[in-house]
Amino acid sequence: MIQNERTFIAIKPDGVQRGLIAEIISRFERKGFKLVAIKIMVPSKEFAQKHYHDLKDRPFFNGLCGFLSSGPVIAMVWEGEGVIKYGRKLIGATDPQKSEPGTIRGDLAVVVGRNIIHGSDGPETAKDEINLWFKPQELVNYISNEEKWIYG
Ligand code: DGT
Ligand code: DGI
Repeated sequence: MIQNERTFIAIKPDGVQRGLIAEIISRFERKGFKLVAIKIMVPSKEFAQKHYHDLKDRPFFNGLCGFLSSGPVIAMVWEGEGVIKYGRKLIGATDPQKSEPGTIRGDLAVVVGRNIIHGSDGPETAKDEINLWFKPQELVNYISNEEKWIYG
């Protein structure tokens, strides 16, 4: 595993409206992952359809894309060793009824249609989603002072 692995994380409109931005960012930050890109935007429905293109044949696709485009989303790229897989662990199972307590969805959400956060599910989707949401110049390379204490 490599320290500069990157994943795409989004706080969906429900997470933003419920005032959970700081809480969610804090969980990734305290873990030891590094924020390398962040912005707030209201994605268009077409943009949401691109983001969720893998789910286009699912019955909830239309509602899901409508929901993602219904308000501000916090789009982020987080970096760190194992961040793609472990980011999913921090987030918890897709359905908050099945997410463990201690995870973001387990602690903060109740139903699958309002599960407050998205995280890339593998290296390929991480790459595609980062490219969809961010221009290369929006990603910031920097050394955090904490890294030597996090990685040794
Ligand atoms: P809501 O509150 O209307 O966004 O619905 P949810 O998110 O509580 O309920 P959900 O996730 O079952 O459905 C999300 C949306 O998807 C819902 O607004 C209606 C839409 N939807 C569900 N099935 C279909 C379908 O087969 N075709 C189309 N076009 N839309 C569907
Ligand atoms: O990567 P995840 O978000 O954990 O899960 P996913 O890629 O399978 O699904 C993407 C989103 O689609 C998920 O965050 C919420 C929504 N979703 C998934 N399964 C269902 C669903 N929405 C509804 N309404 N019903 C589902 O069964």
